[in-house]
Amino acid sequence: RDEPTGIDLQNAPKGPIVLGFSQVGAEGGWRRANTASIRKAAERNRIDLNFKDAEGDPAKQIADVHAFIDAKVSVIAFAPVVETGWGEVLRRARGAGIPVVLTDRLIDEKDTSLWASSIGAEFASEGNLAAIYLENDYAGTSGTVNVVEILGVTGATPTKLRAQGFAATAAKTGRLKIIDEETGDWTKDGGESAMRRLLRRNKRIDAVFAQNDDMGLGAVIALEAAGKKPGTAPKIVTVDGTKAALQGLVDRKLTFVVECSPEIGEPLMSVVVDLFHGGRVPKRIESDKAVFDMETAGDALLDRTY
Ligand code: GYE
Repeated sequence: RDEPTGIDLQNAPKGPIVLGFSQVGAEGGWRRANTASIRKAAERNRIDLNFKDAEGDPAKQIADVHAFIDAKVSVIAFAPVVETGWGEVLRRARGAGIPVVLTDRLIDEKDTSLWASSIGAEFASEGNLAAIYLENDYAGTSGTVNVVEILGVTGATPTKLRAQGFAATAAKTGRLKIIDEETGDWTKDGGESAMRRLLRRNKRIDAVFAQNDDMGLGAVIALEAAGKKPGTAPKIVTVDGTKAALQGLVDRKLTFVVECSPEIGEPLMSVVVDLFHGGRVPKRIESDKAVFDMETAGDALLDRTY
């Protein structure tokens, strides 16, 4: 009989399954929710979680993955701080027979056989959506819309792809013009100081595209301190969909929020279990998305847990 899952039940290894998971850090609301989802799902699936926090440091993260190999964990998963630098350690994991799963973000390696599966969001389309909603908001008016962008950490997949998606959509009609950008390092404080610098350099800012909620909420503080009315002038669009951002929409301080779900714990554990038993897993698992505005945020807020 065909064995569609590829699992060899006779020779399946005995548990417990040990998952070495390396997290980016604890930079904001999305990340904390992502960690909570992974911890909860590991517990529910009776998987021993060896959790390490890279604290935003790419070198520490690679050292942590080496430590997982030394500890002979069953499966390694990680959310890369940046895309580069992964070849050597992942070849070592492959040599040791330990399957690898990428979560949330991607890596810059040509040899895609270095990882068994990746689970996360389509970041470019989040950028597309941010631009589409913003542009639609100006329907029936004319003239260019001056947009400033607050970027995440340089070298991270969502920083690159959200920017690319936004720019590609904006270029189609030429209505939205990205006049300046600053990095806000994914944090609220970083977003606030980025916005202050952008305000100093730019006379007319019609809209802000903040690549995550925390930076957008930081920008609100800087804009209010400068006597502006964030949410209206300028409009602000962010990505993630945390409780704090949905509340920001209800309070009319943000204009649109593109959702990027941090809840990837369950799909991750199901891939880990299948890999442990030698089963086949999908190369790519994509998470859900939606867009909220000032009117729709209230309902979503009711059952948002993060
Ligand atoms: O948008 C941001 C976090 O990689 C999707 O990382 C994630 C991003 C998320 O710091 O809030």
